[in-house]
Amino acid sequence: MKVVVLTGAGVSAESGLPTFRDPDGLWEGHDPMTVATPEAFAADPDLVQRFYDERRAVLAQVRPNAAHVALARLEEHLGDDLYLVTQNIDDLHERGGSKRVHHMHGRLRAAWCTTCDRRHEWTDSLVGRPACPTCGQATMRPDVVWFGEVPHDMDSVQQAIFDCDVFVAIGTSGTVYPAAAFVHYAIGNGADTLELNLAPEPVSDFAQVRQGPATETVPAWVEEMLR
Ligand code: BV8
Repeated sequence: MKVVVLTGAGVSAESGLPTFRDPDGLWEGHDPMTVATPEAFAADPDLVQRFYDERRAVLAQVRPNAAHVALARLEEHLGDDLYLVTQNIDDLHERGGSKRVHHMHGRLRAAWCTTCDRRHEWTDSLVGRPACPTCGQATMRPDVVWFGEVPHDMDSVQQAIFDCDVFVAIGTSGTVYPAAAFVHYAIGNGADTLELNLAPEPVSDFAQVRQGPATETVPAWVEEMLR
């Protein structure tokens, strides 16, 4: 049984990390979709660096929840038959125990030097233009995928979806592409599809939808899978 799990902001919501769609989903009056762009970074790098510095700082105050932990348990049992891809840039899947997490939109706790192209584990702020540990240049940006940029691991994600028997989307609104198209690739491949969401979006035509908070629906689904 080959399983692909796609997660979004909803899987981390109960850990205290805001989702993009919350009524107050704005950041300092900015629509995050506008801050998370190369154009915004070129126009006002301090604004964008502060946006990510604040989100990186919040990570130290939150913990993985029962959904993250349950997915790590599923990985233990399924091994390579589980492919976990996330749109989230937090590290709660790893802190929940998952070993193989594909961050298609990058990671908050990493910095990318645009001079020497090296990536560095990073927990501190970047607004102060710290020097790159490798080349010394003050050209590090958050290692995240902005709108208009190519997501990571697209080849292995598409291969995993084409090979899967079950595709499960957890806590995602299905509004950002190419992630929002994955369910259609899975359906086209004849896989079973399941959505776990607090308020399933009508857009998605999953074969099965389970409504509820991820900390309840994910452990219950994993229990079923293991049984
Ligand atoms: C690209 C990192 C080319 C930075 C992010 C086709 C059509 C239209 C537009 C496009 C298209 N193709 C490309 C585009 C443009 C664009 C796009 O999709 N625009 C949208 C706005 C229309 N896409 C891109 O630019 C992408 N790049 O396409 O390159 C390409 C493509 C393929 C192959 C090669 C090249 C790059 C997009 C990546 C942008 N970076 N994040 C950062 O985080 O700051 S996107 C970011 O927003 C997240 O990563 C995530 O992807 C998205 C937010 O969505 P969700 O995670 O789903 O969160 P949301 O708040 O929306 O929803 C939360 C859900 O959880 C809800 O459903 C809610 O009900 C549920 N929930 C809440 N609480 C709980 C819960 N569920 C369970 N339990 C709970 N407790």
